[in-house]
Amino acid sequence: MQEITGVISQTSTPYSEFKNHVGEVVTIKGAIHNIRDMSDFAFIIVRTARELIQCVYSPEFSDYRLTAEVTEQCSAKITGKVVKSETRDGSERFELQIHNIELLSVPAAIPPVVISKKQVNCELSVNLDYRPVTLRNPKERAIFKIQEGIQRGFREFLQSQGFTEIHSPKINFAGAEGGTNVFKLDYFGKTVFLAQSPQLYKQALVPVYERVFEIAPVFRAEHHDTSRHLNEYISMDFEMGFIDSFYDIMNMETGALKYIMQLLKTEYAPEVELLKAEIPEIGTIPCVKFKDAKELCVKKLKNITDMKDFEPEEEAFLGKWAKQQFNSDFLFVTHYLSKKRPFYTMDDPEDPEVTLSFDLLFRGIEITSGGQRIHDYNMQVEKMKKLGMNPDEFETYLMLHKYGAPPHGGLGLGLERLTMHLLGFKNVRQAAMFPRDINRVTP
Ligand code: AMO
Repeated sequence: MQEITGVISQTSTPYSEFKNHVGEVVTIKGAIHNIRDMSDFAFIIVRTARELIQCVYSPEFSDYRLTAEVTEQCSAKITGKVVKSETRDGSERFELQIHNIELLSVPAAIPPVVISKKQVNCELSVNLDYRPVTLRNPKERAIFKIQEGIQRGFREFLQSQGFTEIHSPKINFAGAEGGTNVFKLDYFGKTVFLAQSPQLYKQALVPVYERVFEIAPVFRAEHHDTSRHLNEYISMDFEMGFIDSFYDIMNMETGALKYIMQLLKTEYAPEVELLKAEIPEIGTIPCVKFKDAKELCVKKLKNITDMKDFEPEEEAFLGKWAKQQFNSDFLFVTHYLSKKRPFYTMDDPEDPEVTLSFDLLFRGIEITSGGQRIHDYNMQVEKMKKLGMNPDEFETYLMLHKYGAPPHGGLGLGLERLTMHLLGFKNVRQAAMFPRDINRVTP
């Protein structure tokens, strides 16, 4: 009888350990990424989880003979001797002199897009059509390794600050963010909604855990095809109780971003290098009030018609302004107009026309919204009525306020938007593994 021990035997030597095995025979497992056949010998590049390993075939190395069956995208187990290789820049590199190749699987067809070059050279739409294949390209997969690093940094930092990770339901009784961009769903004859954000639930959990966070997909029925909107994106949210002001939220976000950037520089250095990512240095982040930022935009830009919010061009301008004035890639804009913020936002008691809220711009694009929430029951009911909402429909949400909640606030940070501008992409789809937009639900 076979007994399961819980231990997985290590049968593939990672490239990072090659330096300890020079002159020894080791085994690696991976995909044949690229073959350069030079008649009497061949370079075979093997793709492992995070590395490319150069293997060299020559009849001199062993009795093994390379056959036509060995093609790109075969999965293989390769045995060979580790040797130090020559590099032009004098850096230390290793390769494997092949003794044997055992094929573990053979592809049924040649990939429709060339993925073994430095980068995938095709239209973005084609790249996205063949995502399960194009993601195998080292540059493509590095994007999402970096994205893993961002999420990991967010999680690790918040855990160190006493936050509890939660998962709120995605099938909801109401849209949390208002507007028309909510997906309706037929739920056994009832109309329900896909979560636009975890807002209603993260607030409900403040009196329970005081500090909570969530990293999860949210859904927005965006009716337009833009370079910055997805219909499903990953929202990194947190909510914290007993705040003195919404500046506490901004400080927590700044701390999280500093931690994330440091983590990327250290633990994700190979991907940062591969993608030539410009990791921002974060000292302090400047803050400007919406009213003052708007005045700046009106002075410098033409044809501004919407005085209640920013157009993408205005955000881009403010991004450049923050860089020139403060040498900062980030800019907090605070005190947005009450009319433009959702029903849960606290108005400024000193000026009820504006809210105790903020957005964070990163290199000229909004990546975060946040602020202080209403915690008083009567105040929340009043605001809902003022906005034409029916408080009865939000009875379960209002339990938070009715049965006592501390002053609290939080934020939502769009993972793909942050990744997009970290990596200098023009289109948010490049930073979405399997993007969903108005025209795309596959692959
Ligand atoms: P908001 O609706 O501003 O706020 O969203 C927060 C952040 O989410 C990202 N984002 C998007 N990313 C890609 N595609 C979209 N369609 C899209 N829509 C939004 C942006 C944005 O800054 N509940 C509040 C947050 C809070 O106050 O806690 C909320 O969801 O980066």
